[in-house]
Amino acid sequence: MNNVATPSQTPLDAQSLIFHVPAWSVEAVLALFELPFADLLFRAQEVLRANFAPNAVQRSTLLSIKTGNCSEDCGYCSQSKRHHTGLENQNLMALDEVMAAARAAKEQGASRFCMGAAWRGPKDKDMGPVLDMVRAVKALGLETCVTLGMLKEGQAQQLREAGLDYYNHNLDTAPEYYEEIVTTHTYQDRLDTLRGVREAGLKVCSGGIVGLGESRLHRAGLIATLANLDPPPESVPINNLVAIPGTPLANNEPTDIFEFARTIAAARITMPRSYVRLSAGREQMSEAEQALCFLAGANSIFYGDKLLTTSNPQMARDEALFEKLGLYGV
Ligand code: SAM
Ligand code: DTB
Ligand code: SF4
Repeated sequence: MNNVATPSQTPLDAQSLIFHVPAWSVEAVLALFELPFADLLFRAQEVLRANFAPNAVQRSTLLSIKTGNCSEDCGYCSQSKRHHTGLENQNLMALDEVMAAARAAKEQGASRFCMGAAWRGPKDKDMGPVLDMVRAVKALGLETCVTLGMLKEGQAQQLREAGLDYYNHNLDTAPEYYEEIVTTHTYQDRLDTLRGVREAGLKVCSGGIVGLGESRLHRAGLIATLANLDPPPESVPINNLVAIPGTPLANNEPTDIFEFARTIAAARITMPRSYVRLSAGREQMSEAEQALCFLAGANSIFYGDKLLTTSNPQMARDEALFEKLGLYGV
């Protein structure tokens, strides 16, 4: 007997690295969207309860550390220099201001602090100050997340070494719809950054937006693409478009709340162990609509009265809602 492994003895993990079979077809995700609403929510609740404490909601606080004047043309975004939204631009914030915001977020109960910069990607000169912010926020005992745009070779590794936990980089919509929304970079650019982030050993936060004018098939395509990342993102933000005057999508129809909840449920079912975040757009939703999203399997929110450039529910309102629903923040 010798101990040389034959192909059939190759450990499963190694095999799946070589022959990665997509876990979810777009058709299978579409079939979830087409279930009767109660059947879909029931399945989402089953999956949530099998993997998480069902009433615990993870809370992340956002801070825009560099605002506006972005070279990119993302159609939904207030921060593109190509859109005239009246936004006040702001250069990279000073470390002490970031620390003050992070301390406040921690006192208010957030477990993660997410710093967002309106860049196509960070320049080499930007990395030093951002790495200092990551180190300092991490030292407060908070989980750290940054969203800085596309990363170049080596930048993800630098972030990892500074103590970063999560990198946020959304796929935003289906591959075939992306160029209707953004022309200054490609879907493949987004996937390449996500691969670099994974290879550096960071956790991935990646999701998308509902309400861009996409079809249900596109929504299924987004969810399938996210679920087929190997492994899927640990954190999946589902944003409801905040229609911002001066952007090309300012006059989009508001998203149907049931379709939005279906998107959350599809994310929950296809990515059972991921935190699914009910993200932008809560300010425009009633309490009952938000409750529907928690029933659909969302177990994370942005917590704090501001997102990046638009408003989010006041913390006191969230506390009151959690009280009414028997939810608790983690
Ligand atoms: N520049 C970086 C990037 O594009 O990855 C980071 C910041 S960008 C503002 C982060 C994400 O916020 C976008 O990918 C999008 O999903 C979300 N977002 C931006 N504007 C939004 C809006 N008006 N409504 C909903 N989500 C929005
Ligand atoms: C994510 O998925 N949503 C956040 C965060 N990741 C960076 C941003 C939402 C932005 C909403 C519009 C604004 O405030 O500018
Ligand atoms: Fe720039 Fe990000 Fe806004 Fe696109 S989404 S315009 S890359 S800040």
